[in-house]
Amino acid sequence: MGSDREAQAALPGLFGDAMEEAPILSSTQGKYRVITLNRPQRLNSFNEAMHAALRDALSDATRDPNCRALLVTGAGRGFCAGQDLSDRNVSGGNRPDLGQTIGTFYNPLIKTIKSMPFPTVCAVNGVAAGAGANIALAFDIVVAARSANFIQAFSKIALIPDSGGTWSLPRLAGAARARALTMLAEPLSAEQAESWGVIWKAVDDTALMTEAGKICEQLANGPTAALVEIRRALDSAETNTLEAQLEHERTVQSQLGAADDYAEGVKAFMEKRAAHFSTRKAG
Ligand code: T3D
Repeated sequence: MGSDREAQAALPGLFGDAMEEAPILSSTQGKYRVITLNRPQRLNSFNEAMHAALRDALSDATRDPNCRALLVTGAGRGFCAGQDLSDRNVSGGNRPDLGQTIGTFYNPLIKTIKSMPFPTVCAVNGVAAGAGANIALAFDIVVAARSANFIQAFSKIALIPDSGGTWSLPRLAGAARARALTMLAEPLSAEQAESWGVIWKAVDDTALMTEAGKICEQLANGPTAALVEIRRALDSAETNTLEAQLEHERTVQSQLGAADDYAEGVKAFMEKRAAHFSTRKAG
């Protein structure tokens, strides 16, 4: 796994200016992967190099059979400020095709996060703006530093929310709040986001990585296939009728009930000990 990147992160002095700062850092913590967006001087906003490095890091974690959860955070004082607008600062008639970049980078990223073969946690360490806010909301569990905030910055530059924001925000915050947050582009504090149910928890800044790490560790020791099926079932409930959803639950429960993790879970309960779950669907 990215040894140059790890070495550079650990020993920046040795590399000096000779090597470009890696836009994504990736490391393994026990059974889970930690990925850090690493363009702090631009609040970890996305350029194409960062998209490509993140895609590689996610695919590397997916292919690793020992990886059972993912933790994503940002370096420096921000989580992610969305698209790097210095790549969009064009004048005259030479306008970028944003549909093309969204189709190439942002939409695949959201779909990848939503379909990771293990649970995902986002530790929002600071401001999450534009696509950065909506990328955070694509994770299974979002924990944010109390000083962080979420800004649907799009209307300030005459765009609509992308990266799934028009889908996730009304579902999480409700339609009225989604309309005001996106049209006014006002910052939503981490504490307000928690009390509205947009994120799981706001925690003290200094406790963020410890708290997110604890959650990741619990998930990484959990029944991976069942946890992924919980995500899928909750997502499919957004569009299913009750009847279709009951049928979905029946089908999935039938599969999970035949798997080793269920047998181990019940056995551990009967033996009054912690369960040792082992299965993970191939990525
Ligand atoms: O383009 C496509 O492909 C379509 C897809 C679009 C997806 C999108 O995400 S569109 C939305 C893009 N993002 C934004 O509009 C957010 C822009 N940033 C901000 O509004 C503010 O920076 C923040 C509210 C996030 C934070 O404000 P503040 O006051 O804490 O920090 P700052 O001073 O504005 O930013 C610090 C530095 O980061 C600054 O650079 P400097 O002056 O120190 O050299 C600033 O220019 C830079 N920075 C922040 N955000 C971006 C950025 N540079 C490039 N692109 C950014 N998005």
